[in-house]
Amino acid sequence: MSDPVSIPANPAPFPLDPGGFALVIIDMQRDFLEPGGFGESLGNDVGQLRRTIQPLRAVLDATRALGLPVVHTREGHLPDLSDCPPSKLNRGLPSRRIGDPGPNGRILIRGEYGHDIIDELAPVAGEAVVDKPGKGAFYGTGFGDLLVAAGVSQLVVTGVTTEVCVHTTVREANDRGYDCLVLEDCVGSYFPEFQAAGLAMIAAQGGIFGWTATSADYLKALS
Ligand code: TIU
Repeated sequence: MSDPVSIPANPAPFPLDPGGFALVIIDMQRDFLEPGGFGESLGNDVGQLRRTIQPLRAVLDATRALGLPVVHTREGHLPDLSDCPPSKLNRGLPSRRIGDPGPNGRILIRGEYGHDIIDELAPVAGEAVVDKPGKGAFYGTGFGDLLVAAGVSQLVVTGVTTEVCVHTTVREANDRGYDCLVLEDCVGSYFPEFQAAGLAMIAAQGGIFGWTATSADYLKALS
């Protein structure tokens, strides 16, 4: 096992342990990134998130090439909605609600086309896919057990959206003792001001939730 590699990061260099981390890719699903899905039903411009795809693809390729653990997550619900609390179903004024039919199938329902991960980042054999009913990856899933079994203590976190599922997961992970490095250009928000604030909040106060760095610096560390 090789020594930790120092990655330039905020608020301080991150000591990436090549044998002790997993790449986590949060919710890069058609429902959030393509028209007709849950993200658009909430009134969002889904085009805002697409800039994450290319850098994330490079990060995924490099991580895969080294055989390091990759975990994908997907937010969604069972077809009978038994795992969707009424508060989530009824909140706000989406034009289509969770479970309603849309151009990519039923909105945010497991097994539907729109619920799956975009083609550019589709999981390959050996990569874990965690289906989660909430915003955080730990709630109601086997994510925690999976990380323990993988023997990792660091998470390199990517995906969408920065201030919702990425933040919730990073906060949950931080409380469970994981060191999280969030890749700035591989996370996206529908709101530019939330992107900036979301990243700043992670690294503020000496890294209250973790670290942030660019994908270029992560790729350099792997090379
Ligand atoms: N609405 C929004 O910004 N995000 C979500 O509902 N889920 C995720 O962030 N995956």
